[in-house]
Amino acid sequence: MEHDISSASHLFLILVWLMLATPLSAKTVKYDLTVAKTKIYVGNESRAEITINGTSPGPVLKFVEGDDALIHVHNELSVPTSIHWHGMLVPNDMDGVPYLTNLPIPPHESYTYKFLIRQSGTYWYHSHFGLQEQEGVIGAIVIAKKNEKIDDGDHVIVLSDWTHECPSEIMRTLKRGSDWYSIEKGTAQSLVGAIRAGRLWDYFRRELLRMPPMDISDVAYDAFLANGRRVLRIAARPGQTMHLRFVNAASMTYFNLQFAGGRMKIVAADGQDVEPFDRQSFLMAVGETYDVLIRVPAKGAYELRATAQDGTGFASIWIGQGSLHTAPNMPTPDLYRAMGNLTWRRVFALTPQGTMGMNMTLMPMTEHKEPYDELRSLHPTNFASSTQVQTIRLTLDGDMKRYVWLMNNHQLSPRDEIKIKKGYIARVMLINRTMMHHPMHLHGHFFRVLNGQGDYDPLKHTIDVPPMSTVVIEFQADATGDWFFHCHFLYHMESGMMRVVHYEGYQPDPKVEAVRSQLYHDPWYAWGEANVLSQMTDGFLTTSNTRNILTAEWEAGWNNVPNTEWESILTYGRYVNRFLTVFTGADILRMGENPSQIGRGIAGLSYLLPLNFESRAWVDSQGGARFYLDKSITLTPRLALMLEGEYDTHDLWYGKVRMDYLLSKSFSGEVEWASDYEWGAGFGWRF
Ligand SMILES: [Cu+2]
Repeated sequence: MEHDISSASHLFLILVWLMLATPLSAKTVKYDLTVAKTKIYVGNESRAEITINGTSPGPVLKFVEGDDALIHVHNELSVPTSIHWHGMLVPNDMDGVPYLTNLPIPPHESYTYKFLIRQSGTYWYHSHFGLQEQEGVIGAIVIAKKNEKIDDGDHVIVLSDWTHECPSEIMRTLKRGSDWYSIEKGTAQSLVGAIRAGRLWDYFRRELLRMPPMDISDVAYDAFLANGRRVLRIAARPGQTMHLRFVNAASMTYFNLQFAGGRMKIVAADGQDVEPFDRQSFLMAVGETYDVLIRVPAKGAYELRATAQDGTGFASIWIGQGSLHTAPNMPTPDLYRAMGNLTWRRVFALTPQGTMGMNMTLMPMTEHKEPYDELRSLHPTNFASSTQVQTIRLTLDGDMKRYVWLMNNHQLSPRDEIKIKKGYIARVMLINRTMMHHPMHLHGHFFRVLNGQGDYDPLKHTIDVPPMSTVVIEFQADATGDWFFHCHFLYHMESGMMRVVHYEGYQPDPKVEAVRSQLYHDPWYAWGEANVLSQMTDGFLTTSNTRNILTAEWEAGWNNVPNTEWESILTYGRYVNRFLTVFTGADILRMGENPSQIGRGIAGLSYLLPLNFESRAWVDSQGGARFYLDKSITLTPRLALMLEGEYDTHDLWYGKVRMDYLLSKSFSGEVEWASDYEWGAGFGWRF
C-alpha cells in the first residue's frame, strides 16, 4: 500500500515537472529555404539573380517569441552559401558566417539552422557568403510578441538596390579607382562644378588636405526596390492605421523615407520598441529595420517614397486607392557644401586624441538624417553600475582610391581579434576617419547607443557612423563565441572593414577552426590602362590585394627622336597607408642617339603630397635617382587635365601634359604634348 502511494506521488511530481519545463505556447516552426539561380525581371530588364524559394526577397519568416526555429536551407547553387540571421540572438554556431561560425553549405547540400526565438520585432536574413547579398539572397523575419495579434494592416517592406552588373565586376571597378559610377550617377565633382556651385575654396581646401572627392554611395544602381519592385502597391482602408516594417537590405544604399499622407510614427528600431515619435522623413542606414505606423488618409492613394540617399532614384510604395498623391522630391545632397563642412571637421579633428569627443556627432549634410537623437527605449537599458567596463577604440579607415577599407588601419587578421572579457561591459568607440558613412553591424548582441537618453539609451544591432564622426556603443559581454563585427556596406566589408569579436577562452568548433584561414583570404584584383597616341604609348598592368601591389609600366615614343625610345618599369610595392607606398623593382630603358639597353634595380617610395600631388622617388643600382610629380585635375566630370614631370639623373628632364575625355567606362579620347615626342592624339583604354 505504502509502495503504491509513493509511485503515485512520483508520477504526480513528474507531471508537474513536465508542465513547468515545457511552456504551453512553445512550438517548433519549420521553414524550407531553397537558394537557387533564377532569372529576375525588374520592369522589362532581367538578370540572373539568386532567389530563395523562387523570389527575391525570399519569404517572410514568421515566428512567435519563444518558438523553436527549424530552418532547412537547401543550396541549389554551383557555389557555397551561408545564411546569417541579422539582429537575431542565436547561438554562435547558428550565426551563419562562413569560416567563422559555420562551414559554408556546399553546392547541392542542405543545412539545418536551429535556434530558440528569444526576441520579438522586425529582423532579416541574408547570405553572408561572398557578394550573394547583392545578388538577391535577402528576406525578412517578423516575430510576434506572445499574445500579439498581427492584423491585415501589418506589412513588411524590404528595400534593396539592383544593378545589371555582376557584383564581382563592381568590386573590380571599385578596386581600380574608377570614377565611372559617380559620373554615371551625375554626382562626380570637378573644378568647374565647384566654381559653378560657388565652392571653389572648399574644393581647394579639400585638395590641400589630400582628401578624395566626397561620395555617398560608391556604386551606380539601375533601380531601387521595395519587395523586389520599383513600385509596390498596398491595399488599405481609409482611416486605417498601418504597421509598416521596413528592412534596409540594400548592399550600398541608405534610404530617405517620406510619406505623402502625413507624418510617420516610429515605434521600433532594429526590432526593439522605442517611445513612439513622429517624423516627416528620416534616413535609414543599410542593415537597419524600422517599424513605422501611418494613418491612411480618408481618400486617395498616397506614396511612401524610399529615396536613395545620393538622390539617384527611389522606390515607390503606394498605399490606398484612388487619386494619386506623390511624395515630394528629396533634394539631392550638396556634395560640395557637405565636403566643405567635413574638411573643417577634419581640421578640428586634429586634436591630441584625434577624435571629436564622446558624443555622437551627426553630419550636417542634409536636413534628412537618422532619427537617432530621438530614439528612446521603453525600458531602462543601463547596466549594473558595479559591472566592470572594457573600453575598445576602433577607427574606421579607408582609401577611396585603392578601395581599401580598414579598422584600426588593419585588414582582418587573427592578430587583430577584438578580445572581449565575459561579464564585462564592452564600450566601443567607433571613430570614422573617412569621408563616407559606415553602417556598423554587430552579430549576436544588442548594444546601447549612447545618444543622450541616459538610462533609456536605445538598443540596436546596426548603427550608422557618419563621415568624420565618433559614435559610442556599449554591450553586456554575455554571449560567448566568435562574433562578426563589420561595415554593412557590402563592398566595404569585402575590402576589409570587418573584425572578429572573440570572447576570451572561447573554443570554436574544430571543424570550423580548421578552415578559418579562408576568412582571412585577401583576394588579388587585376586591372590596367593602355594609352595609344600618334606619337607615343604608355600604360600599366597592376594586380593588388590589401597591402601588396605588383605593377608593370611601359612607355614608348617615336616622334621627334632619332630612334624609338622605350622604358619598362616593374615594381613590387608595399602599401603603408593611403599616403605612402614603398617599392622595389627594375627599370629597363632604351634611348639616345646610339640606343643601348640599360637595366637597373630601383627602390623608392610614392607619397601623396598636399593638394593631391602624387610624388614618386627612387634610387637605382647605378647610383642614380629619379623624381616624379603627377597631378590630375578633374575639370569637368569627364574631362581631366593630367600633368606629369620627372627628373632622372640619367636622362634629365621629361614632362607631359594630357587632356583626357571619358567616352565610356573603358574608353577615352586623348590629346597630349610630351617634351620628348611633342604633340599627339589618340585613345585610352581602361580594363
Ligand atoms: Cu563602410
